This record gives sequence, C-alpha cells and structure tokens, in this order.
Amino acid sequence: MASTTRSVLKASRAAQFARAKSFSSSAVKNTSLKERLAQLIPAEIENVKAIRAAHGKKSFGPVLVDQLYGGMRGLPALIWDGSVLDAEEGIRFRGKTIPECQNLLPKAPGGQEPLPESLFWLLVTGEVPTQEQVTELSKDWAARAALPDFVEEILDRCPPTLHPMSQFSLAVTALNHNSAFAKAYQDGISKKEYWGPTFEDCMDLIAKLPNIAGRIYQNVFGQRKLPAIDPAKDYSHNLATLLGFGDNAAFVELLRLYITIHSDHEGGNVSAHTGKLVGSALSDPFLAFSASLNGLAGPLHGLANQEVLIWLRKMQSKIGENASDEAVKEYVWSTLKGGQVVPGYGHAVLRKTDPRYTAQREFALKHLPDDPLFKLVGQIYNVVPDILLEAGKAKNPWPNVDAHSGVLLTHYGLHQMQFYTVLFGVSRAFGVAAQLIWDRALGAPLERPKSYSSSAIEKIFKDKQ
Ligand code: FAM
Repeated sequence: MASTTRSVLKASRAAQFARAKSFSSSAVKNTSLKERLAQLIPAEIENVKAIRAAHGKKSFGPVLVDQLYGGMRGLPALIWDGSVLDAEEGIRFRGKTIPECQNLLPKAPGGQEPLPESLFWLLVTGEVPTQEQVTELSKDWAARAALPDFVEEILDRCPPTLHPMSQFSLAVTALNHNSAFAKAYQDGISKKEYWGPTFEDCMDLIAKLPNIAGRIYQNVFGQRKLPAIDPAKDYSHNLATLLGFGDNAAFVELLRLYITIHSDHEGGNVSAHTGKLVGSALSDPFLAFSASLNGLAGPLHGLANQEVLIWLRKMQSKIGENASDEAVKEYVWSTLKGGQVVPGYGHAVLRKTDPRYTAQREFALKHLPDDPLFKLVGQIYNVVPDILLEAGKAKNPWPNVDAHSGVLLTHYGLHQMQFYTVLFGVSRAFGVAAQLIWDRALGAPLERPKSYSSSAIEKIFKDKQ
C-alpha cells in the first residue's frame, strides 16, 4: 500500500514537473498555435494520468435526487479546461478574470480591448501569446475564411423569415462536408492523432464564421454586397466590415470585447456542454458546434440577448421614454404576473452581477454614456433585483451578460435583434473549439451518464425512509 502511494505520488510529481516545464517553454515565442499545442499535449496526457491515479477513486460528494429532477444544478460531471465559473466572482479564462484579460492580452494597434485571437490562444494553451503570434493567427484565419460555394447557396436559399440562428446552424452543419477529422477517421487515423485534424477543423470553423454571419445578416437585413476578408485586418475588424460597420472604430472595439467575454463560460452551460457531448461521439467539430448553436438559440440561454431588446422596446412603447421608476416597476411586475421571465436577469450558477455585464457597462460609460437605452438599462438594474427578491423565486436577482449586449449593438446601428444571438454564437465557438481540441488530444471518452425512471427512484428508496 505504502509503495503504491509512493509511486502514485512520484508519478504525479513527475507529471507536474513535465507539465510546468512544457507550459513555460522558451520555445513559445516562435511557435505557431499548432506547434505549441504539440509541445503541450504529451505532458498534459501524463498530468491527467497522474490526477486520475492519485484522485480517481475519490468522491465529489453525494448526488441528490433533486439534482436529477432539477437540471443537474451543481452536479460535478465534466472536465472543462478553458474557463471556470465562480458563483460569486464570475468567469475566469485559464485563471484570468475579464479585467486581467483586458489588461494582459495583446490588442490591435491603438485599441484597448483584447483581440479575440489572443483569447483563443489563451483558452487553448493557458498562455498569453505574443503580438506576432496573434497577428499570425489573424492571417491564418483570414486565409481559411472562404465558404464552399454550396454553403453560400444554402444560405442564399433560406427564406428571410427563417430565424438567423437556424440559418447559422444549417451552414455550420453543412461545413461537415469538408471536415478534416471526418475524412481522417474514414481513412483509419489512429486515436493518438485525433487532435491534429480536430485542430484543423476548429481553426476552419472559427475562420469561416464571419462569412457565415455576414452572409446571413446581409441576406436577411442588409442586401449589401459582401466585401472580401482582408488578411491585414484582425478577425473582429473583418466581421464588422462584413456587417457593414468596419469604418466605425468604436464598433470594431466593441466586437473585440464582445467576442472575448462571450467566448466561454465553463462546460456545463447548454451550448458548451452540447458541443462537448456531441463531440464525444467523434462527430466532427462542425457537427458538434452546430448542436451547440441549436442550444444557444433557446430563450433561456443565448436567445435572451434578443429577448432583452424586444422586452425593452415593448416597455418603452408601453410606458414611454424617460419613464419613472414606478412605471418601470409596474412593467416588471406585469411581466412576472404574466408568467414570463425577466430576460437578462438570473443565472443557473452566478449569484452576483455578471462581470460580463459589468465589462459592457464600463464600455458604455466610456463610449455612450448619454445613450437613452443605456440609461434605461441602468434604471432597470436599480429596480429589477428588489422585485425578483420580493417575488421570491429566482435564486439570483442580478443581471447576466444578455441584459446589456443588445443596447451596445443597437447604439451603433445594429438594430436587428434577431441577429444578436448569431454574434453570441460566433463568440461561443472559441470556447467550444478549444475544449474539443483538448478532448480529442486527451482521449475523452463517449459521454454516457446514467438515467433513472421515476419508478426506479421510488423503488430504490422504498425501504430506506
Ligand atoms: N425572471 C423571472 N423568474 C425567474 C428569473 C427571471 N429572470 N430567473 C429565475 N426565475 C425563476 C425561474 O423561472 C424558476 O421558476 P419556477 O420555480 O417557476 O420554475 C425560479 O425562479 C428558480 O430559478 P433559478 O433556480 O433561480 O434559475 P434557473 O437556474 O432555473 O434558471 C435562468 C436560470 C438563466 C434560465 C433564469 O434565471 C432565467 O430564466 N433568466 C431569464 C432568461 C435569461 O436571461 N437567460 C440568459 C442566461 C444567460 F446567462 C445565458 O445563458 N446567456
């Protein structure tokens, strides 16, 4: 027993040492993202082996029957390395808070917000990239950005009445046609090599999203001719240009912040978990991420950003602009009494104001302090939490990310709220893709939790009252 424990500890220390060594390698400065990953993977495989050897049989605590019926809240069930969500503090990307990311990650020349390219590098490697590495990533994504003709045709044939999220999901599913992973699997690739074509698919996926989003936007709302991707511009600048806002430097900065803060929110939320689950069947990253998008399209998840703006506009048409606190309170109560949720408030994990809300509020204070809708959002913040507390149901009365994003987009002229969740989807690809790469590198197995029928639960506890 003692010698087994000693050898487990020794293996664990050796793995930690190898991991620390590879994670602080001086080669990092000159490597591409794929080269850096190839350096990190062997040590991480050893690290996971060591964690499982040392802790694999330890319990995380009891599972309550309530958790089976209650959407698995708080049930420890997944490994997700890119980010961790603390109920009080909010999200940390590879250990870094949003303000730390804003401070540390490379920015565009003259810009103040992190480049999402740098956030992706951080999510994948746990390291802050150099400016040169970020520039190379921008160029790589620009070179991969073109859509196959048939995907463009699928989008062009969609009726404009089909919700942009459904169009988005269709297009991403169709990209599976050219999946490097699906092809490699058919050609008999070894398990050990899965991560390579998964990486290529994830890079293609992220790279092609601006052209998909831009095409949906122009087909449904704009009818502008789509400009070509400019390899000299960063990802967000190209996306802004496709939407018709590339000349507005503040909007481009907003998109950089927007993509960064919406990228990842640990693994249990619907879009992240769906992507991981579908990926675990070795469905390629396009199939896995289109499933994520279908989850994000639900009003309790990503679609809430659309719902918030619809709700605000309805409120304005009912009680007018510059309404009193009393009128706002009455409107909020009428929403609750109608059996509806107040969109943009509450969270399954968070118990404080979402730092993603705060980051957007700070952006608004800097760039649009006098915007009337921004002022209304501030007024609602002063009113809603007390009402939700008084109503006595919601565990978290504070605003989430979606309470703020639409107000910023509409300030710059992106008024079409049905499009907002598409931008959330572009961002969420970053977090899901980073985890899909690691899942294939670490040999994550098929997900298959155990389900029970209600009668089985009754039977199990029948004699244990
Ligand atoms: N307005 C009214 N009721 C709310 C509420 C809100 N904003 N938030 C929670 N509740 C209710 C909830 O519907 C539930 O009622 P029932 O017992 O009748 O089913 C009760 O309070 C307990 O819910 P909870 O445990 O506090 O929250 P959940 O973990 O079940 O749900 C949310 C979390 C996010 C689905 C919920 O807070 C909600 O519906 N919020 C509004 C929609 C929204 O903003 N979604 C976006 C979340 C966001 F972060 C994202 O994913 N993008």
